[in-house]
Amino acid sequence: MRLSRYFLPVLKETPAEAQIVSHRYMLRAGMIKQASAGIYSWLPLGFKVLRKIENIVHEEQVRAGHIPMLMPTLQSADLWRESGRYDDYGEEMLRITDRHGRDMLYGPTNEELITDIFRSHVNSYKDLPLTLYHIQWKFRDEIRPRFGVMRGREFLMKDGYNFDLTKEDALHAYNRHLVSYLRTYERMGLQAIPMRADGGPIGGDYTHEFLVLAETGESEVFYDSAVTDLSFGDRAIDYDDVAQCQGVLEEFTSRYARTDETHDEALFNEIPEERRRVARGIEVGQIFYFGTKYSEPMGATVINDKQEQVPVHMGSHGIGVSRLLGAIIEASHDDKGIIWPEGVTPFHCGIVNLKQGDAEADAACESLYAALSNAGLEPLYDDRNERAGGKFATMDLIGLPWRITVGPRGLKNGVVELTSRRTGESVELSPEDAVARVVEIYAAH
Ligand code: P5A
Repeated sequence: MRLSRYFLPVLKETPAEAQIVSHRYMLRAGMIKQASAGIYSWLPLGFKVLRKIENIVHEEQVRAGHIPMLMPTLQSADLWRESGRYDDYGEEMLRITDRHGRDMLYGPTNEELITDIFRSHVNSYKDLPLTLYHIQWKFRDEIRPRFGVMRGREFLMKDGYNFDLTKEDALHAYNRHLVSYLRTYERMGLQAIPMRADGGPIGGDYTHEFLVLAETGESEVFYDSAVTDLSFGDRAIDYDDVAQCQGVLEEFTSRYARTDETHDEALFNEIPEERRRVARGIEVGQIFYFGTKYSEPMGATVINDKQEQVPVHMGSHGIGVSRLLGAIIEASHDDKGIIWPEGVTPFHCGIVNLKQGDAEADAACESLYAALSNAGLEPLYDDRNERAGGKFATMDLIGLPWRITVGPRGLKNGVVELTSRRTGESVELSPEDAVARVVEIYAAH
């Protein structure tokens, strides 16, 4: 993409309404624009990152054996009356009446809708296990939407639902989700710690929230600092292997790590004092096992091998896709702007032409642009007729992890400059070597 032809409405001033850094940078970098309270338009740069995050989520879900589909945003109130949640959900649910006077709602979550699909089409235990998921907009009429996409009213969620014959099988689905989430967040450059949590309006005794540590997080968390030493890394996992998934679950959840709802001071105090941490975190996902809470009242049953009709065991699993943009920025920025991890960056590499209009500099930039594009990468070429300082400020703000700077002086010596956004370090390389280096970096992502 050439910046002169892109739509990147960068703001010079810091918007007064933004209280936290991720919100400020998302507005300043022209990623989002508020449409109304807690509802945002995704401008091209923000939309690009949102899609990257979605893709990682899809890839990791499919890897774990889960099946993608798509359910609507608007739902009929009838199903929610069957589960008993229509009244329970309260003011957070946006209720709508259609022209025929029918009660509808904008889905805050999809347990009822998916259970209805299941009961309509699945009758036998032989069709289990089954996990279906989608990535779809949700609406929760939050009393205090704030921090931009962090606590929106309309937000994008990946929500998955497992259907199993037994509690044991459903707990394997739970473990499988936990493992796949660890992998998902790490690919986004995040450390998200699974913490024992509370079921809330979704329900269930088994539930973990995934928290990214950040001072601006809305949740208070208590943990043993040993949990932050863990990393999933590039280990191979067979998601059908019950013992293997169980092993990873135990490794990542056996140390104390809880949200304030489940915090137990006495247990916490058993951790050696130097490892006790009280901090704040951003909840980027939550997984639940809730047994037959929805299948029983809604009649989602299968016939087992003894020809008995039994309700299925279910769980649901959510990732805050749009919230993740905020969480990643909170975890990765400096005073000049965002620092995107390679896995989610909107463009792989910036190209800054220090002297637009100089025949040699223009030609070198064009050939870098072509070489990076041919290698399957997306460069963002700042080809505007602007001062170098302004170009650097824009690149730093929008946070591309790598930048190649091209100027007549370097070109005389046959070099361009490759700069890491994270460390600020620059190296002089021939244009060919700069491209090769960037290609090599992304081969690992
Ligand atoms: C699990 C999937 C559920 O709704 N039902 C289907 C279960 N879980 S949850 O924890 O309530 O939500 C899942 C994740 O969605 C994100 N989230 C939000 N993101 C932005 N703005 C909001 N108002 C908001 N509410 C929830 C969180 O990341 C949460 O973990």
